[in-house]
Amino acid sequence: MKRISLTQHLIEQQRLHNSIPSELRLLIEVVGRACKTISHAVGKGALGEVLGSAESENVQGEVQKKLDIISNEILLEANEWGGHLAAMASEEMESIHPIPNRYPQGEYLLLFDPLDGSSNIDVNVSIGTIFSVLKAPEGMAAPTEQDFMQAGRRQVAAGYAVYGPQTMLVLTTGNGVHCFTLDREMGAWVLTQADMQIPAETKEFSINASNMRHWFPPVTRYVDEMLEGCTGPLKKDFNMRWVASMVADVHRILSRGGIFMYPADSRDLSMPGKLRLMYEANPMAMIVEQAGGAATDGKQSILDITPHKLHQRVPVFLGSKSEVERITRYHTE
Ligand code: AHM
Ligand code: MG
Repeated sequence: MKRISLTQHLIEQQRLHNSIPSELRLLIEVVGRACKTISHAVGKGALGEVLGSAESENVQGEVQKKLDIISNEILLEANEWGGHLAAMASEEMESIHPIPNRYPQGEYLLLFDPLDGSSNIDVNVSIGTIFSVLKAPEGMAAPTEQDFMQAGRRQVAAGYAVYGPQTMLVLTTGNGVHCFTLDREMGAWVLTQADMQIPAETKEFSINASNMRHWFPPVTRYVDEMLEGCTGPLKKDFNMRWVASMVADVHRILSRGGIFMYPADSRDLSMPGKLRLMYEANPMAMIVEQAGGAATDGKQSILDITPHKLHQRVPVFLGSKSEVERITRYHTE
């Protein structure tokens, strides 16, 4: 196999599509390096004393794990000094993190969920990092939260790393979705799948079914129909998978199709779903659309939502196009 490194891939993409200026390439490479460091920490487990709770809470009231905090620190430190960013924002920080004055300011904004799937850390199940890159608005002086309030459609890059049996980096800069595997001996990202495509049809769905009694009618109807299998209206049997790490569920869908759902439900009407728009749903939606799939909140493409706050939550339906279109249609019927 001819080995194509992340750097070579980014340079070739720039030559082909003129879509990855060197500042953006530097940014993506730095994020890639940080993900290697996180992967290393994850792999140490109990030997690295990285497991367990940090006994603190983040802004969303979730108990932070040690690895949530470690991963956040790794991403902040790696990205602060390169001169490619104006500010960062993270699931684990209440407000944005402007680049300190001692470093030059760049023109990009970086958002991340440093360690997604936190409930899986201590049980050795796949977890990941999700990131999204926006351009700072023209003429921005000191960055504010308002500068981040851009629809997902304006992302210039998005990606995730999944820390599973293999560590992988999946990336889009708006010209397809490309997957790299970490060569652990060499410490290098090697291109292992170019132009990932999600099959349009699927027989596999992902939802946390323990919330069933709280669902709204369109979701109940859809899941009931899938469970009826080949004798029901959808005329085929479905299989179900739920990892409880969005990265792992999305990676499976990217590899072999499927539909992933984290709907809003009746538990707390002020909280539309569990997942966060800006650093979970938006980057995953860009990846899924770039791979020929679809991603909606039940009404519109996730990428068309204009955010109004950093930690905003959103219902998520994403994956194989025909099934995402079906559940979106059920919301209007
Ligand atoms: P996290 O970012 O705090 O880990 O939360 C997000 C995760 C997603 O990765 C996953 O799809 C979902 O929460 C799982 O939720 P549940 O606990 O309902 O299974
Ligand atoms: Mg998360």
